[in-house]
Amino acid sequence: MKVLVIGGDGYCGWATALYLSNRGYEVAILDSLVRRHWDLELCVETLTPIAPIQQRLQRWQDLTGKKIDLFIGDINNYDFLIKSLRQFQPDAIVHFGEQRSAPFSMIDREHAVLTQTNNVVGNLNILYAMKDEFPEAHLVKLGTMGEYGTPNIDIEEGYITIEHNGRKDTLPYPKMPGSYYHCSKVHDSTNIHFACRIWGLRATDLNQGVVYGVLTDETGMDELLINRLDYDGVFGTALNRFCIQAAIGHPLTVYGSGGQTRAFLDIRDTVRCVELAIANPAQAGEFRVFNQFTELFSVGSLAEKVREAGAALGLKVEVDHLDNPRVEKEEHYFNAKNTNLLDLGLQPHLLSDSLLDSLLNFATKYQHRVDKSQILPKVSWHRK
Ligand code: NAD
Ligand code: USQ
Repeated sequence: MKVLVIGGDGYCGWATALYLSNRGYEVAILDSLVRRHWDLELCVETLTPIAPIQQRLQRWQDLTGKKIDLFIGDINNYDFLIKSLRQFQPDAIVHFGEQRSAPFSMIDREHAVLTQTNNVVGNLNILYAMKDEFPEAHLVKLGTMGEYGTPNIDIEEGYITIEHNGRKDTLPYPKMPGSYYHCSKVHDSTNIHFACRIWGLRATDLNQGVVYGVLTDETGMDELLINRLDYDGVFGTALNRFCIQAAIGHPLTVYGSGGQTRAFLDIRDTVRCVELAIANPAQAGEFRVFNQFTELFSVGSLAEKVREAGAALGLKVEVDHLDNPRVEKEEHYFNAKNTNLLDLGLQPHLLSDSLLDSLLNFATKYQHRVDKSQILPKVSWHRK
């Protein structure tokens, strides 16, 4: 099966492309490399030194004998996109290629517009390319659990059956996104659902939680295959940031009370979930939604776990509660379903001490690359 991984130079996409290639899929990566450009613009760098994509792919081929094709360009450029698709002829299109940071989208008007244009237009271009020339391909699109927000009722997988004034219907689950980035994902979902209804396309929206970890079997094979690991206040995500902060003796940056509960998963499960979606495609006309996470944690409880794991390794870890730069509920109900992927056979890697140890060790190994001035959050959701 031929799989095009859009955004395959990024954190989730790189791990997924190698995993699928190793599993015998014929893989190509399409990426504009714009994420490397955004890092330069913000003067931030991944903790782990990542090689240029061409070198990464050459090393993969030298090590495994497996070739991954590369298309460098922007999916907002329809001509480039359709020519790449014609050349590769994918059976499945895995779409990771978006601006994915909530703080980046909240920097100012320009970054909000950039995020929504990049994400919504890019995704719409893919839908048109599929309608025009690849109507049988399966779109596997990375959405986010943050589309739902934190409602005071259980979160279903994409749809909810509602009875209202004596009538009943199954409708898209209500959305309450928490940043202009998260809003872009809601817009994407609406567009994909509509395209499935009117053109009979087949798509799976993977509403993924916050991803943690850095090692997968494939990225661990060689230093040149190492994955990115972001720790800065814009692109770094909660648990990855906490482990790096602990390793370098920086107090953990819990925003507000820390009662914010989110869905999490190990990057080794990200790659497996994507494969499960590809191997079990949606039907023609079906817009399928999977909630892609394995466990729920409050941010405060994660900080506590990192403090304990650090203490066991002899690190003295302090936990700080900063004024929350975001506008979000800090104490709330949160209970989300995630049975669709489990029913397809996902066997989760649960958060363990050994995972925390490995992240802490990784962070210690590369601590000389940490720019401490990039740790505290600088982007605010609040009206000045
Ligand atoms: P990332 O920034 O590491 O990778 C995204 C990649 O997409 C980058 O290599 C970037 O250059 C590329 N890209 C962006 N816009 C593009 C465009 N217009 N054309 C071509 N390429 C483009 O992000 P990630 O953490 O790997 O996230 C991948 C996807 O998964 C995103 O859609 C994100 O919203 C989703 N997601 C990520 C997480 C997480 O915790 N990292 C959690 C849930 C969902
Ligand atoms: N948080 C802290 N301290 C930190 C960083 C974050 O307390 O140092 C808190 C935030 O306030 C928030 C929670 O942790 O309540 C999650 O923040 P995050 O930065 O780890 O994740 P988020 O902004 O939601 O975005 C990340 C990815 C995004 C993906 C999303 C999945 O960057 O691409 O869509 O996780 S989810 O959160 O389920 O929407």
